Amino acid sequence: MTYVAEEIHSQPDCWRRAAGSEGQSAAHDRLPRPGERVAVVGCGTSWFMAMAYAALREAAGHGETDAFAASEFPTGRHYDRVVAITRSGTTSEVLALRPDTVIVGDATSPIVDIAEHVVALPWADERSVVQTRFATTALAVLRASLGSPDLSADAQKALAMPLPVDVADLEQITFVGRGWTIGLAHEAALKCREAAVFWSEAYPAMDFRHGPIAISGVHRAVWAFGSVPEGLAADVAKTGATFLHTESIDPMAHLIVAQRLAVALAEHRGLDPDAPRHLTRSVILGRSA
Ligand code: F1P
Repeated sequence: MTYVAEEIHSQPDCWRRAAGSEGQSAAHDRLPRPGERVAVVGCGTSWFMAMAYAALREAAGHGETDAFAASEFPTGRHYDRVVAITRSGTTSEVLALRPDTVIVGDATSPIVDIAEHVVALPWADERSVVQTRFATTALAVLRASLGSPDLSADAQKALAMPLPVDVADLEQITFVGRGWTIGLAHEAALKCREAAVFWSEAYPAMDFRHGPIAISGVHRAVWAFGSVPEGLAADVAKTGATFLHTESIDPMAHLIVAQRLAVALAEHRGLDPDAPRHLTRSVILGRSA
């Protein structure tokens, strides 16, 4: 089994720990307090988890919460707190921001000495370059801090569900979401690109029919996370594409099915999902970048 497949399968256990005393004591008193104006930053996968948390926190009434790719943080704005999500703790753009709070996988990394509040999740760190369980476990810890229950049973179901589409018959996939699930859509699309060099896109579900639907057609699919806008399934069906959606599990667990799809696509294409093209476990860009 590849590292990434092993890590995907460890998510029920990680999510149980995230919602339990281990995750909550790691986070205790270190996460933003209700009422604070917060920016959440990260790169790649970690940025997409930041997007999901920001939308959930604001929707939960805890205060204005924005998400940015760390490289695009608007330094002229005032936030009570900048929170970074980073598995490695060495990503250059994240370090450069000197965040107040960090959620990190590698508890020995340099960011631990920079941030005032450190939420360390070394038990969710990964061997694989392609991130799966660190990202979802960090989000599970953050969601638990907003009152979400333990979602590990849904993670278990997501591992047992058949893949909703035949990888041998799929030429392209677009992921869509609404609110906090837009971050999940971006993450699912990134998994397909990183692990399988597969053509995947992601959009807010309501925006999909403002142009991107032109890509849809036979042998292609549209996968929706969370609630589905009225008429979207029918409009996708008219293009000949397959519309994929489930209400039987939490959208974060639905992301696990998408991670499995990415690995299956890689295997079908004869690629090693543990050896993604042009990517390293931590991306450290030079000063000129
Ligand atoms: C973020 C990142 C991931 C990417 C790969 C390399 O790193 O760029 O988005 O998928 O895993 O690292 P980090 O800041 O979370 O360590």
